Amino acid sequence: MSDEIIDRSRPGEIEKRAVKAITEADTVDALEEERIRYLGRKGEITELLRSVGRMPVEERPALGNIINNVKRRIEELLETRLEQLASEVQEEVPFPGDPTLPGRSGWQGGPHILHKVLRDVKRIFFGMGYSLAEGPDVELDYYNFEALNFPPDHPSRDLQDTFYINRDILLRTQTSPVQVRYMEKHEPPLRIISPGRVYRNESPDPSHASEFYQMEGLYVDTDVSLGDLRNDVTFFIRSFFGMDAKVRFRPHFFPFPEPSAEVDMSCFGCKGSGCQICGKAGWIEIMGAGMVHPHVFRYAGYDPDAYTGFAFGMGIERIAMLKYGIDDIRRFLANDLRFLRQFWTESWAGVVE
Ligand code: 2NM
Repeated sequence: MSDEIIDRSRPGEIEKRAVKAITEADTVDALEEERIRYLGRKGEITELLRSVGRMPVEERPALGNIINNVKRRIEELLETRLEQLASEVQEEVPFPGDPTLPGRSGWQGGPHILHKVLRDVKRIFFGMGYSLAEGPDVELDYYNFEALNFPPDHPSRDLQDTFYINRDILLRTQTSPVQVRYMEKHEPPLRIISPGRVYRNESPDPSHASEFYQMEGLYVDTDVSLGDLRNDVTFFIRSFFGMDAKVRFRPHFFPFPEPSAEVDMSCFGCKGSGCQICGKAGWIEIMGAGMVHPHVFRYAGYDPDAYTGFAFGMGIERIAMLKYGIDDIRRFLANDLRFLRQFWTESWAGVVE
């Protein structure tokens, strides 16, 4: 019976196949299949060992020896391959650390104080029914000056104050051009705020910077009055600085609104009696404001007999400095963390626009 006779080349042939299969097994399960194929109860090596007993007595020791050597080699190979596979699994899924440890405290950063002030100001005006208008930082002389009724020889057009790119193009010195552009595209009634960066060619000092934020507001309808202006401006100042603030309008000349005024609030440092914040005046200047000039309406394509409107404008750094007691406008852009971190009272995670 041929299956009782062991072909002497058989152990070597099995060994060759097993070595290849085991080194190529790439999962623990595949490796276990190979173990069963060769060393299992009906495995090839097991069967081979069993058939040694049916061979001629004098051949059994040598044959048994050869097969046992192959068996040991396969066992060793299975073991090392299993160790390799186990370590590969560990590399793929790194140990995640101890989830019971407290979190590491560290710098999370936080919103810039100007960002927060702008957000607060916008929220107040959104609550009053204003919507947002934005426009380019690089503007035409036409929108920044001409359409706002600035005479050609007005001093603020001077190279001393305005960064001109060429004769017709400049960096905006105010955000009024945003409002002119908006009026060109929309019919009244409208109520908008236009916050944004503006640029002025001034030497920096504690209260002047060559770039800063402004926010202007504009309200146009058929019967907008100075009283409406006073209401909205007062509501904003009280919402931002505190409900006990008093507000006064002081007549002032600007080239584009008519009539125009500067708006003061009672000093929150001394409640009007005079201190360092207000320079002993009891009042603090907060913004400029006025009724939109009929010429401006004509430039925008509105009939100045049909509509009236008010506009106002304020510096964001200025109101931030007043509210938070900041002494130098240059701190906003200096990126000194000792300054910035004082205002990290909330994490970015809590910031909702
Ligand atoms: C100000 C302050 C800020 C202003 C804006 C406009 C226009 F045309 F864009 F709508 N007219 N007036 C304005 C803006 C006036 O008074 C100091």
